[in-house]
Amino acid sequence: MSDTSPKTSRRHFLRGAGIGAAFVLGGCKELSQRPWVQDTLISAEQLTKRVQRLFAGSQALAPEFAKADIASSFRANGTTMPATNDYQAHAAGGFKDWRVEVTGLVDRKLSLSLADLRKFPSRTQITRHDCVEGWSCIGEWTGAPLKLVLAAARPKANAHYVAFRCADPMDDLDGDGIPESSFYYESLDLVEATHPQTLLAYQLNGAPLPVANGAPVRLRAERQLGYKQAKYVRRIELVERFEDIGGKGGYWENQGYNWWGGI
Ligand SMILES: Nc1nc2c(c(=O)[nH]1)N[C@H]1C(S)=C(S)[C@@H](COP(=O)(O)O)O[C@H]1N2
Ligand SMILES: [Mo]
Repeated sequence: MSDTSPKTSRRHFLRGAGIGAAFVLGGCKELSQRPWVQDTLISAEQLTKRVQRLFAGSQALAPEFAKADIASSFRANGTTMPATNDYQAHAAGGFKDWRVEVTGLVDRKLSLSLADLRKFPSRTQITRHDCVEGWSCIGEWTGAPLKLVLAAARPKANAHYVAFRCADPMDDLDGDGIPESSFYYESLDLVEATHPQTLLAYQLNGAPLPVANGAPVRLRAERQLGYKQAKYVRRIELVERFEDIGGKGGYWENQGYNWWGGI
């Protein structure tokens, strides 16, 4: 999806949601007759969110593809090698000491190794990644459903958002003591975070994640645009409000992208 103007977003969305919506509505015709769908005063962001949540259903699945559709090489974008000594030492050691922390508003904080993540029942899905820069790529992801990981941490009743803290600094800094606010981050609400296709993915096309695509663990939230798919995840933090995450809820959101990155 290369254009986020209201008309284009809506058209893209309605096309993309057709498969999921069909099961719930018995077709898209009914959808287009809903008066509010015609209401161009509703922002594209609100519209796509409302369509996905109320009509496609909050748990509707993103389209999945066949093995034959998988791209021969999955394109990489943004950071392709985090520029810290710490990350590069982990990479050199095969990430054997990597931990994904689960913190914030939980009853039980977690510190998960890759072996721990592999103990969760895994899910494998072939999906299309859509970057707002105008390219798409189909790949097969395997990982732990985030819902199961969150359940293990027992979120408190006031936990409403899930932030993903990544290992790549976006400011031109190196050395130790880089402030956490300099690193890539993203966030989802609990509906997206607990969606069945939302994974902490550790494999791409049956092999461990390449560094360029977010090794050793990245987020896959398949109803969301590319920038929401946080790579190099090292901490997951449950919070009550947006202000607790910092900025506008994500690195690209702070540069003007919508927080709601629904496709
Ligand atoms: N940590 C981190 N996550 C990130 C990015 C990044 O630069 N750093 N770029 C985002 C963007 S804009 C896209 S399109 C996808 C690219 O994922 P890929 O490199 O596997 O194609 O990752 C997203 N997640
Ligand atoms: Mo992107």
